[in-house]
Amino acid sequence: MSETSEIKDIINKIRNIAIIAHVDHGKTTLVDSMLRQSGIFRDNEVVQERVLDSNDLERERGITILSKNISISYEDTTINIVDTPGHADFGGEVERVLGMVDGALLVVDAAEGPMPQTRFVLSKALQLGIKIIVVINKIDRQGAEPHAALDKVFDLFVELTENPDLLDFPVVYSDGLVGIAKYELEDESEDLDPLFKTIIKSIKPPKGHIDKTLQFHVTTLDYNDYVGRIAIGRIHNGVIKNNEQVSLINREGQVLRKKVTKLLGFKGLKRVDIEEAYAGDIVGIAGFSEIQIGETISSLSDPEALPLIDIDEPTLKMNFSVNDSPFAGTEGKFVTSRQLRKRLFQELEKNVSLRVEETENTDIFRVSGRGELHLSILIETMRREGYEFQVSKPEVIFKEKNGETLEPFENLVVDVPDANAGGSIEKLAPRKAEMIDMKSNGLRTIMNFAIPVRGLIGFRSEFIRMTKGEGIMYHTFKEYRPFAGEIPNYKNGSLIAHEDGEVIPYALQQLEDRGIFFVKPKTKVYRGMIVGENTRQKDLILNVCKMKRLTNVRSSTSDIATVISPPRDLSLEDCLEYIKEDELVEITPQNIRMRKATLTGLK
Ligand SMILES: Nc1nc2c(ncn2[C@@H]2O[C@H](COP(=O)(O)OP(=O)(O)OP(=O)(O)O)[C@@H](O)[C@H]2O)c(=O)[nH]1
Ligand SMILES: [Mg+2]
Repeated sequence: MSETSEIKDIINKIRNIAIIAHVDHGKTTLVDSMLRQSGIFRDNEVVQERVLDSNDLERERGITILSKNISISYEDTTINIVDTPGHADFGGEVERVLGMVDGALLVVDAAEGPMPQTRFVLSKALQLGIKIIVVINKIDRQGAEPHAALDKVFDLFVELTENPDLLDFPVVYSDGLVGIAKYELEDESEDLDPLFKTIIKSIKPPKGHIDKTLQFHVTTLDYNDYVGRIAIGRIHNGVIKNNEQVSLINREGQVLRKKVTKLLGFKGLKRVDIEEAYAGDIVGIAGFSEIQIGETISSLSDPEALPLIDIDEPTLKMNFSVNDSPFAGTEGKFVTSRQLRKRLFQELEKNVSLRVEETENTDIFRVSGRGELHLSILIETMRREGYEFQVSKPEVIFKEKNGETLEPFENLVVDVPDANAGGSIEKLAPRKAEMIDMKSNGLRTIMNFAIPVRGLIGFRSEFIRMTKGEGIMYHTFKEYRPFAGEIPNYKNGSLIAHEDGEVIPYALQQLEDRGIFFVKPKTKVYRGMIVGENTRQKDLILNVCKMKRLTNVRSSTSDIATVISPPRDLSLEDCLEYIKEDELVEITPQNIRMRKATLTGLK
């Protein structure tokens, strides 16, 4: 066999697929089982669950934040798999990832059926003409209705495409947790073979020619200290070799001469150094410190660019600033403006839809992102690394077009017990939500709204409280629309500490009727720190460090007997939702506090 036909044979044995779905429908768990059954792990190897959700925050929150490339072998085929995040803030990433694959597994929870993000990712995949395999997952789950779920998926396809080839999709039923897949529900099965076989049969080997000029398309960025920025993407045509001189065609259309300093292939969960790679394969390339998403690496002699990929614009911005609270510098390892600046700009190496700008004040940086989760994950990551800083209330990014102010709108789906339907509508109306439709099955009501992002801020916690945790809500970016008008502020005022000190149980008990406290006895507070939420709309300064006046006869039990209601425990996201324009969240490795932005002149 000639060298070329040998390479063609290798290419014919490759399948590139993405796994896409609504959040939590079981993508990563399914990939886990695929990995296990492909024999990647040694028999006695102890492998943690959802091994792909590898960073601390992913594990803690049980969600995928970054898409990840792996590669497995099934019989003599190499299957390159990209696991994608399901949360709407990362929808842009999913869309980009779809550009490097030829097929996708659309995973749908058999009990929930298609959800908003299912529609979003499916519409993107269909627009790109990608072959879809529908995987009705979690068939073991209580309340699973695999056939009903499939019917709904079919309706969704019909709504989104007219292409008969795409409508004719193969279906596999699975229990990703145990690792079984079936063609029909009543089949017996012990493994994922039906899924692997369907992938090999229905997804075509990658297109592309090894004898054409090299074209590599950058889809994601990664970074490590040893090799710097790593561009991950697909070789659409040609051959690329390690240490080779190539050209980079950048966003501005300039053709720059560069050298590949490292070529990385994917093998199982690992990245391995390789010497050459061919059209159709997904690889990582280092040696390009300035390379951006959507740019093309091509040959030196005959450079040819692939179409640029658009990157989603940020919709929310907030200020990150040096901590200037009275506790500044006592809890963090990295606290200076220089350290904060360096860390934020370093984040841009791989966090594609993030923007960082300097401001007139060298202690303040403006950071813009795709949504609350996108920004809060950055904050949480930095906090864990030892950074100490403070952030302002997230604000919506407006756009000007033909003299008109536009603002981002989201699709909002609210799924509540019937009894809460009216309440939800009442709460959403002043937030400028426009109802699109409403359906009830006699138990639960599902409603769709278009709502300005501004209107959504702070809604989640209110919603969870109103529905006593029974309500489910999802939102995805819809479009920029004309400014919807002022949204009244219903927020209550804050309860603010009057002096520096430690919270005393007696004081909390005395002040209990003023509102809900966020602090507990012994919490260290400073003047201007937010310790609770007022029952009224104004701020109230009070003394939470006030001791009980001592009497001559001391009762040894009176202090112990002080009964106080438990404080409301706020997560980082809750704090970001809670604060108002004149308030800040103070972030340190040990604590998350809220405060008035200006501590002087409090009345
Ligand atoms: N009963 C049942 N539970 C499952 C199955 N597959 C996944 N799960 C559970 O569903 C939850 C979500 O699973 P993940 O694999 O993290 O879902 P994901 O789609 O990767 O989630 P994101 O990446 O955050 O969008 C986990 O608690 C899994 O244990 C299944 O087949 N049956
Ligand atoms: Mg996942």
